[in-house]
This record gives sequence, structure tokens and C-alpha cells, in this order.
Amino acid sequence: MNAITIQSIDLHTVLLPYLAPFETSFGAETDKVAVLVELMTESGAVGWGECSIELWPGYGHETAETAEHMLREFMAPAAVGATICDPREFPALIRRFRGNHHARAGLEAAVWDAFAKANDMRLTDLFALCAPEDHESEGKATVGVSIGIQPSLEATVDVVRSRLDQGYGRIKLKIKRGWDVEVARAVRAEFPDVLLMLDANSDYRLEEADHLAQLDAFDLLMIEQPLSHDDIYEHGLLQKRLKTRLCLDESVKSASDLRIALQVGAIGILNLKPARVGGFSECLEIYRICVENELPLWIGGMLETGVGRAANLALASLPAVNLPSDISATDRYFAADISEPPFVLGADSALAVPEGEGIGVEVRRDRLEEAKRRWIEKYPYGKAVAR
Ligand code: OSB
Ligand code: MG
Repeated sequence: MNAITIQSIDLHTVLLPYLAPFETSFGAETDKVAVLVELMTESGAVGWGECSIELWPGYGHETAETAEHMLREFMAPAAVGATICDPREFPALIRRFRGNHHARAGLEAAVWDAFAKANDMRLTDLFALCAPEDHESEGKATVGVSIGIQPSLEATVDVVRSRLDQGYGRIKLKIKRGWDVEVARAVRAEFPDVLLMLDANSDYRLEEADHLAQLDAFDLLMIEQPLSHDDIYEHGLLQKRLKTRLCLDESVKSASDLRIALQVGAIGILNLKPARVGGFSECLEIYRICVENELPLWIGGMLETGVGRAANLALASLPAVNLPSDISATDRYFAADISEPPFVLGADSALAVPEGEGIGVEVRRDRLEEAKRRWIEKYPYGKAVAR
């Protein structure tokens, strides 16, 4: 393998309008904000990574500005000048800075992309080399679509129908307190056979276990993150009272968290998000734990631009990712993405990993500049949030 030496790092904060606002239990977002990391190596390879964040610190606690700050003041200076022989060495260079997983994951993603390109290979094949033996990229990933909270049950059923017509084979509905049993009932009644799951984004408390148990009636694939974003223990207590498998998202921020969740019976399925766990090295460690424990696994998303989505797709195409991932086609998110080519849904609800080296998509400089201008001009804190 060719080593890389990091020569310089540029940060680009972009704002891209969603085709439709996305509402979860913590609010509605109209635009994607992302800090994109562009990393130049001494040999001329250029790697890209995305810090997956949102305008409102409702899912995680980071924002574009905290990510920019951490990267500019601490993490990027610690990375520049370093020579890396294996991307899994990279986390040690920034380990002395605590937390800030979304920022850290964006920088590490750029390192992985540059390293793959410096070795003339796809990122997905580089991941496979770091996975357990005989785990090779399948070159595509089965995906589903995540549907935000809609204004009515009828609107929800209509959106589900249009996504099924587009070819998505698994539907995830966002729920919150007061928007749960009836929405599951309405969608299940209309589509008795669809693979259906719910995501509560931490809105419930353990005292609501009996209420949540009503959801057992709808043959759900899983319920994602019903309890607090930082709880593991009570999810274990809740699981004992539900037939439906619990999937953890927010609560698993590291391999160590996953081991605890397994130990206390808090997890039946893992949503693995590279941003949440602080990067792809940690993802590969978590992947190994899932294989060893036969824990069903899929890759989550945060409505990323093409840069982040391409890297997530590279991971999602590894064989132990055995449930549909939250990585949809470009036209589910944006009119014009930052990168080309767009992702198009193929047969069997699958997305193909691009053939090119690294993440396999190219950043369009014109769109990048436009999206950077948009961020500076619009700066929509507050305005973007309807509660
Ligand atoms: O909880 O999985 C989540 C988007 C933003 C923040 C949190 C979540 C989500 C999604 C979107 O569900 C999935 C996607 O990227 O398509
Ligand atoms: Mg989730």
C-alpha cells in the first residue's frame, strides 16, 4: 500500500435546499448544512469527507460552527504533515481532542478517500480489506427510505405509496409522542406486506412502555431509538416489554457502547452511522463486533450530500450489512447535489457503488461555490426550525 502524507486541508460549509422539509421528533429542517473536508496529499491525491450535521443540534449536539471550530483550531492542524500507512492509524492523531464525533468523522472520511485514491482503489474495496476475512464488497447495497412526519395520516399514506412506486422496498416512518400508533396502523392497513419500521429519535420515556407495546400489533421490522439519546440501560428494560426488536441509533456512539448494549439486552439491531461513532475506523471495529455477535446491521444516514452518501454506501455494501440502509437516491433529497453522478435507485431497491476510485463521485466546483454562498447569505438558524 502507498502511504499518504497530508499536505493541506480546506473546509467548505455548504447549504443545500431539500426538495421537501424533513420533520422528526426534534423539529423540521428545510436545508442540508454540511462541512465538507477537502484534503490534499503530497502525492497529489485529493480526498473528500463530510461532517454530517444539521442546522439544529437536535439529533447530535454539533452544528456547522462547532464542527468548523474543532476542525480548524484543533483537528486539521494535528493532521497536516502526518504520514499515514493505514487509515486506521488516523484516529490516534486526534484522540487527544474529546468528543465532536461528527467533525472527527468528516476529517477521517477525507483521509480514507485520499488513501483509497492514492492506491487506485475504490473506498468500498479498502473497507473490505479492513473487514474480517472473506468479507468483500458486494458492489451495491439494499436501501430503504426514511419518511418524515407528515401533516396528516392521508398524507403519510400517500408519501409511502409514492416511495413504494419509486421502488423502495423498506419504509421507515418518523414517529413522536402523539404521532405513533395511528400512523403505524394507517400505513400497515394500506400496505400489509411492506417492510416497515419506526424511528422515534429519543422522544419517549420508559414509563410509556405500555403505550409503545401497542406497536407490537403492526409486524414492524424494528423500532429505532425510542428512549433517550444517551440511554442504554432503560432500552434493555423496554426490550423485555416489547416483542418488536429495538434498534439503537443515537445511544451507540462507540464500539464500547455497543458492547454494553449487547450485555444489557438493549439492542436487537444496529443502525451504524459513521458520523455518530466518529469515523470509519470505529465503524469497522463495530462491524467486527456485529459479525462476532450475529447482530443485524444497517447503515444510517443524515440526509448527506453526495460526498457523505457515497462513503456511507461504500460501507453499506459490505456483506454483514444485512438489512436495508438509510441511503436513498439523490432525487429523494436534492434537485442538484454537490457531486456527480447522482445516485439512482436500481432493481431490488438497491444502489450501486460507483466504479471510480475512492468515494467514486466528483465534487462539482460550481455547485460547491453556489452552496457556500448560500450558507453565508442565508445563515438560517432559528428560521429553519418549525416546532
Ligand atoms: O435518526 O436516522 C435518523 C436524518 C437526520 C437525523 C437523524 C436521522 C435521519 C434520517 C435520515 O432518518 C435518513 C437518510 O439519510 O435518508
Ligand atoms: Mg434514527
